[in-house]
Amino acid sequence: MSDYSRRRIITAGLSTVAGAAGLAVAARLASRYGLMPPDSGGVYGIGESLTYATQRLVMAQGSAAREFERSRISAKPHVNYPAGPPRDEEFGRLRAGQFAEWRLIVDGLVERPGAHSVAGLKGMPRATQITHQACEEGWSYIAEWSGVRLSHLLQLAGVKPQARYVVYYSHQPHWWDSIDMAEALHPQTLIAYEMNGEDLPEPHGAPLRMKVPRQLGYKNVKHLVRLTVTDSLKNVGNGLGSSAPSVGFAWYAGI
Ligand SMILES: Nc1nc2c(c(=O)[nH]1)N[C@H]1C(S)=C(S)[C@@H](COP(=O)(O)O)O[C@H]1N2
Ligand SMILES: [Mo]
Repeated sequence: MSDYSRRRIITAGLSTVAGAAGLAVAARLASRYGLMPPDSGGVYGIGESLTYATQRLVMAQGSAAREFERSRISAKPHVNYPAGPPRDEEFGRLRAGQFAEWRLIVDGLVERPGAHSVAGLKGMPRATQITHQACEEGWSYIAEWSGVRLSHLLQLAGVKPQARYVVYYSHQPHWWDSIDMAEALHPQTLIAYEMNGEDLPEPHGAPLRMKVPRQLGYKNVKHLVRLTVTDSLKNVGNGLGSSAPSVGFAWYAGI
């Protein structure tokens, strides 16, 4: 069966079943095809999990976050930085050196693990987008982001076939998250080093941050230090794929 017709059948199955019994059937179907999000057993119900399954089946191919004209860039981008800037000595030293010593580690299920400097990333093919960033708290803004596509870095590293997720970590220990390969390989998913034409300002995540414009703000982790490719999230951190579910937010934050 072609990938497309298989997709159509599963999608039809997921959207036509109704009622509680139907939901259970749909959940079983979704799980069988690897479409249950890693936090599905936790704080969120079956409905939330099926949103992810349905999105992945229906949208996996074509969907993109809307891109805007330069004139729509917000004059005052919001900052959401509950813990404030990193205050540790190492960050102080890196900042004092204009982040020349900053490294982004790429490891896990890749043929060629490595570490990239900001200058190294800036030397790679550059992608720019003007997109909307929305926080779960209700505010949002439009900004221009430039960086290197995550798909480019993954291609350089050589992702192994069993890879299913990319986990990413901030220099701030409580901030880490993950996305599935569909999101990781999406052309709008960037490792951003510039915002509105300037080096990423510190409150927005200098010198590098994840930019996933198809998901909510909290997935856009600041001060990025490491990307780990994995086939399972069970043994990573809290096992839920993100620090967000621990404080009540869903792993999948598609918008
Ligand atoms: N390391 C780190 N990443 C983070 C945060 C943070 O405080 N620290 N805040 C998150 C939240 S909740 C949102 S909405 C966005 C906000 O990004 P902004 O301040 O650039 O608008 O970054 C996300 N990434
Ligand atoms: Mo947020």
